[in-house]
Amino acid sequence: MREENFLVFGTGLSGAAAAELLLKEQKHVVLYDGNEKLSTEEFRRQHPALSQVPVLLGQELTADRLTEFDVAVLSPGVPADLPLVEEMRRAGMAVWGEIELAYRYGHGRVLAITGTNGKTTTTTLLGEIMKAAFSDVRVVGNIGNPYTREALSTTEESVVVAEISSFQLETADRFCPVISAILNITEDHLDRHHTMECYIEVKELIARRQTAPGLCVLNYEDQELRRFGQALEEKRDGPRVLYFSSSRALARGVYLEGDTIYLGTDKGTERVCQVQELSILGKHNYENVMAAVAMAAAFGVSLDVIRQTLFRFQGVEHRIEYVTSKRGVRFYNDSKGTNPDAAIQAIRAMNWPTLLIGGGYDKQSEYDTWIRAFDGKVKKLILLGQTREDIADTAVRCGFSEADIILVDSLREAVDACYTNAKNGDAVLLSPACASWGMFDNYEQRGNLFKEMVKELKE
Ligand code: UMA
Repeated sequence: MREENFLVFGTGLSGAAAAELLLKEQKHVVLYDGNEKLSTEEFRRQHPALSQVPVLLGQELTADRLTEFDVAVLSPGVPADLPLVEEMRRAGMAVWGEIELAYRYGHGRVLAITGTNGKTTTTTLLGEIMKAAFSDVRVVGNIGNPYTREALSTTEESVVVAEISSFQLETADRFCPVISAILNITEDHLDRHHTMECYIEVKELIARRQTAPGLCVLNYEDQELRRFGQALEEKRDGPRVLYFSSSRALARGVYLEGDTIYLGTDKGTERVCQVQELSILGKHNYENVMAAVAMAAAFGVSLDVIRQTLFRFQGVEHRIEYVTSKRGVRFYNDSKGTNPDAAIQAIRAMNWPTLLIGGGYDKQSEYDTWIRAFDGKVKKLILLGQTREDIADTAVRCGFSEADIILVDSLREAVDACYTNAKNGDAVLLSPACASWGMFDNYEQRGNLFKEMVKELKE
């Protein structure tokens, strides 16, 4: 099939990086974005390398133009079942995701991590371990550095550590990591994937192309993943499977027993570290550490190198991140808590009476389990965004006092309401259980604004 004329769908981070890759490869590129309010001038100002690339917005892309293109490259935010994408397929276009494009043009060995929560922490940690062991390591993907930005400069010696979201897996076809990991699967993004079954199927695509000696690392304590592991083991030519567990000893795999993390291999069991030696807190983080250890050890990195990196690792920004203390009130930024499960982990990590800021973009999540995980710790619930009424109703239904719910219209109001109501010894936690979209560009912007507002509060 001809692969000369490309339509890059989306002008965000991934779209811009994909278009630059294609230009360097001397392909014909047109950019398209469904948002007709975007400013083409502003886009060109931000991406001078793309100044000659035509940009079509909204209705400017008409159906009869689709036959001009061989391939559509979808940004992760573009659903693969969008009617326009269906039309592209009918017009004979191949549909690739941005990850697929990068993989086809890139080199080196890829280690890829997916899962509902913990992806960014695990990817960052694994990236650090790999950098301690190899000279050319790229950390790419959903973490914020598009894979297409790095792909062309990779060589056979490169090690690519990729955070891969379910959005990106929908359109990954040849993509085949040497080692993959699925950390956990809990409810998220049902607005995009429609049902939990579809969401699980999409996550499992990370291992679809893998064969032995390739390896898939899975969480033994996640029933879906254990079932998936068995299916992989039964598959002819399927990848090898290695588990990690926070609840039981494994003859082969990485596990937590008491306060100690162990690595079990065919050669015997070795102690990796005590959790007290780590800077990151909470069982979910120990699981992230175990997944990274399993992947690195399977890739051949020595336990000494792994340990040195584990002891240095300080966690990632926007994930249960301590900001500062004012008047004896501790402030934590967990803007990356973009779904109920992630937010549960954050509230569990709080050891103080907490004023919790939640709410945001509606991904049609259910909030009951999150509210029940408050466990008497939340003294005020401050809600904003599209989901604020829905969360408030659920909280009251779950027995949370209506008098302790404050609805606000902005993050500024939320921070002020917390500070007014907080006492010495309390914690204020931004952990919205919702995406930031609609009020902010992304969770980083939401987290950074929160930190700035907190730092400006008068003592
Ligand atoms: N757009 C359309 N039509 C659509 C959807 C989007 O035209 O139906 C256009 C928008 O108008 C916008 C552009 O596409 O101009 C944005 O594309 P995008 O949403 O794919 O965003 P990018 O800037 O390319 O960022 C993407 C990831 N975003 C999403 O998956 C929503 C980033 O993940 C990722 O860091 C980046 O690629 C680099 O690989 C962010 C994210 O929120 C962090 N991910 C979700 C999550 O972690 O929960 C999956």
